[in-house]
Amino acid sequence: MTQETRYITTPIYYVNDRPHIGHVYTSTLCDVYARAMRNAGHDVFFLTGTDEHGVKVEESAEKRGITPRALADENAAVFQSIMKMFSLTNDAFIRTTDPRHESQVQTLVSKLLASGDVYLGDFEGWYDQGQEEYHTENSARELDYKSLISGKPLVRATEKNYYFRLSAYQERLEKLFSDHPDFVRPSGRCNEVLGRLREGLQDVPISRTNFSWGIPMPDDDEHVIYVWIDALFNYISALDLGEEQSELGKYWPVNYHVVGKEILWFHAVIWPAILMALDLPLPQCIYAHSFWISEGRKMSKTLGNFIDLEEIEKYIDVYSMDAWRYYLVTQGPLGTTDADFAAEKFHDVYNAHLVNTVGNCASRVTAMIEKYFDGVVPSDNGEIFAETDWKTICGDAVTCSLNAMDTFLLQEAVESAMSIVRQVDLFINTTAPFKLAKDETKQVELGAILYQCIEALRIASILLHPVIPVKMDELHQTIGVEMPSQNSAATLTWGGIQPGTLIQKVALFPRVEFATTE
Ligand code: ME8
Repeated sequence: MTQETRYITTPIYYVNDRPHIGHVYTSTLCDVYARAMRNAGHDVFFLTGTDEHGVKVEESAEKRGITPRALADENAAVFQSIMKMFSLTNDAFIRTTDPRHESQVQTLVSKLLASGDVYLGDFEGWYDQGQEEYHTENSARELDYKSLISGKPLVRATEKNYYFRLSAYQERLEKLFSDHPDFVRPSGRCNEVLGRLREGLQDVPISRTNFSWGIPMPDDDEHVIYVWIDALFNYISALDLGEEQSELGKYWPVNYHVVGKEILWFHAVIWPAILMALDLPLPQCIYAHSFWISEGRKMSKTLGNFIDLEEIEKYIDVYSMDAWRYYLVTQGPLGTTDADFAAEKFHDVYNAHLVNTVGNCASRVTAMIEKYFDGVVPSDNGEIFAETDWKTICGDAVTCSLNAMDTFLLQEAVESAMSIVRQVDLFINTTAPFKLAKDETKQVELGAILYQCIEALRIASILLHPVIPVKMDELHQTIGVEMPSQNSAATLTWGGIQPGTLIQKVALFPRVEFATTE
């Protein structure tokens, strides 16, 4: 059987900033998907990286008295280090200063020049200096002529520039959106893009002359390729699609470009139009999540509510890396509303979901097997109790969870896995094995109950592995389960644990005192 491919990307992050919760969030979402898809037996490529050109990097470097290259090297290394720090399993890390990327961008832009999709012309528009982004009259008016991000006034700017003929793709883009309602998700975001698209598209400038830290336009050194065009190409240059031959080309088209809501337009409109111009297949889905805010307000360094790496480390020290990942994935802004990061909520979710549900269930079940059967997994004997048909319960939850993962419904995927754990707890309460243990004639029944509990827990733990990998590895070691590095799909069928397996009691998520991490 040929393996199906899955390709997922994060945005490439600007190197003039330090990593914070937002970057870690998007990267963690992609990591959960990548891990789940590998577990499901797919051939996965998970890409992240850094966006290193542009006037902002040039200016920041100047302020510090170093070269843009030195600044890029320094901060790209910080972004690379977070991949390790958060156990993110990216398959590649692209840097836009990589000569392989630079030469492909030039090749691809040359193709656009040759096809007439890029041409030299004059441009006038409303420019957001901080974001390096032009706005049309309509969108500038909606923004009250101020930057959405910095609040600073947009400036009227005129330039001789190379343009991308975006207007020529109006109809094809509208058709794309009506033929593929899932092209942009969640659907609320899709409607926003469609609304703006229907206002009409203008050609967009794709070069700059006011700075030099960028990739030169082919055959015109006066112009540097606009950082956004340079950046978008990363998704295909990382696969060598701008080269004659590409071994990694099999991963295109991408399954998910995961981005924050603020950069959706580039991904949902400009990028597909460029791909159309290059005759390349289009992404399957652009997933635009919303923003983390902190303690009820927009994150800001001056308000002191900024969740940077130092702050994140405090949470990891107190609650564990897996607790951090779990909170981000299950409570994060995957939908169209922003999510509030609050210390108290973090603590409550940790207690309710991890200590009292996963941790408690695992320790209850393993402790009973240790106490009543000397740690030896008893036999099931095919018994069904009180209409709790575990084979069906687990089978249904596995199907739901795997489908949800594949369609990037990460919170639903986790919820299906957690539903198994909750049912194990309920099952223990209704069958009361601790009572049966007192009656010698009930040993077979007791064994069957505990087998079913540990087996259901094993299945849940494989489904939860992409989100809380460290703790689930710990659990697997104590219950003698080996997590295959690829394709654990086969291990999700009922009956994986062999009676007779020796297990140990496990404590996964210790109770911790609530203390603000100040
Ligand atoms: O925009 N909440 O890079 P960037 C959630 N280089 N996610 C957040 C967030 C928040 N408060 N803040 C940032 C760029 N993010 C360009 C991208 S791609 C071809 C070029 C996340 O360093 C979110 O994914 O500003 C957002 O889109 C990204 O970080 C922006 O990172």
